[in-house]
Amino acid sequence: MAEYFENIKKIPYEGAKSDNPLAFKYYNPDEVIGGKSMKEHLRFAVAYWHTFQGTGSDIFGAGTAIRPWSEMTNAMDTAKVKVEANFEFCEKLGVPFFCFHDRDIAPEGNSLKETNKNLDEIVNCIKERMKNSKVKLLWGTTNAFSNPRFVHGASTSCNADIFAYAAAQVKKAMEITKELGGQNYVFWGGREGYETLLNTDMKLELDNMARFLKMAVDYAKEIGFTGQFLIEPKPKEPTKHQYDFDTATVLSFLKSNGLDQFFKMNIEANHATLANHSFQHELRVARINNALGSIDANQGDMFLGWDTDQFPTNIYETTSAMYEVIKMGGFTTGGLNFDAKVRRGSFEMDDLFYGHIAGMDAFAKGFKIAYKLISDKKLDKFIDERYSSYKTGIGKDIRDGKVGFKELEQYALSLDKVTNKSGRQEMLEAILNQYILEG
Ligand code: XUL
Ligand code: CO
Repeated sequence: MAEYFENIKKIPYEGAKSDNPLAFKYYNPDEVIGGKSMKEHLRFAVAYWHTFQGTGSDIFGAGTAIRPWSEMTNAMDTAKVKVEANFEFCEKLGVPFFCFHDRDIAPEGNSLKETNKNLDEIVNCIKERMKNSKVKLLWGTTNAFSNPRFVHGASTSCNADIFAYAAAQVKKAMEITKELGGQNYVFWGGREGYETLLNTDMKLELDNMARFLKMAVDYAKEIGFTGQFLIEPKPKEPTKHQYDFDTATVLSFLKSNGLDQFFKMNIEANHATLANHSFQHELRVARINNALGSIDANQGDMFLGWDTDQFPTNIYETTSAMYEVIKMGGFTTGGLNFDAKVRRGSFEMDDLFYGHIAGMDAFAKGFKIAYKLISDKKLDKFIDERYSSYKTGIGKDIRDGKVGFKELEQYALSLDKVTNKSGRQEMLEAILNQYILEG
């Protein structure tokens, strides 16, 4: 079998003192914490689109990435090489999962029929390769945004033919995700939004999006696809306004359309910050609504206003993210998918390893810090005390629904003076620093 990452062997765990850039410093997949191995806690995944489709091109210039398939001209042969490269990469890295869009794994043909035939051929290659690999599919999804036909959106297009086309595409992508044992199916509304309200029937577009998701739920039942449906919020890019703006918007949309029991969130760090939220905010909103499904792990750049999809290395961010994941009891079907790309200047094959190793180490360390913070109950104790007025007396009566405005007025009139306590933000930030620096 051909080898595409020839210079690289299986990435070992060597510990924090190692100066080998092709070794993990903090991610020890077999280390057991709280009864589960790190591999099981973190459930890392490789994103096919960035890692095997990415070329390093940007709006100012052509691709820079040097890949064994860069010069290949036959699209199906290239797709087959990428399948091999994907499994070799995941196995050498020790990543248990990968994720793809339908159009990442197989090229479009001249008709939908031909496109589906291409997909079937590549799905067979993947299935064959899966027989002698432990690498699994975390989730599949549809790319209904790159092709010019989706210029006005997919399920929110003004053109009903496009709605139908997108439905056919999702139908097929769900079928292949099921066939490959995918544990989730993601809906990211690539162009589900608008550029201007001057030409937009927002009500119809949103109703159509709900109709589309209902059809997806029905079809999953029909074919017995039991994977978790996930919606990935993003506020803007490519459209000026994306309908799945953030977690709170998506949850309210799902609830008002009777769809909330069928969907959870796939939260992406860089999408959260584009919505002017912290990554942890998005994870928290999802978690307290029992809707935190999976994570697209990356980070943005605080000086750039777009989705830079960088590998996550900020330890504060990985700590606060894993804090939410541990608090929800860990991942079930979800995981940490590196929706991240190496920079244009990092054009060599080895850079793909460096990027993932950096992200995996950052999340492993973040997990350990968060685990200790939670086990020591440092924040919980403070928060518990901060809200203690709701445990007895008038606070308990409020929670128990025993009082209304009249009773509360009586109570307020009886108070001599009201006292508050400090929120101690700086003290808590110092404690967090201590855990991060000593952890
Ligand atoms: C785009 C993005 C997508 C989704 C899957 O910003 O994050 O790659 O993760 O369609
Ligand atoms: Co994403």
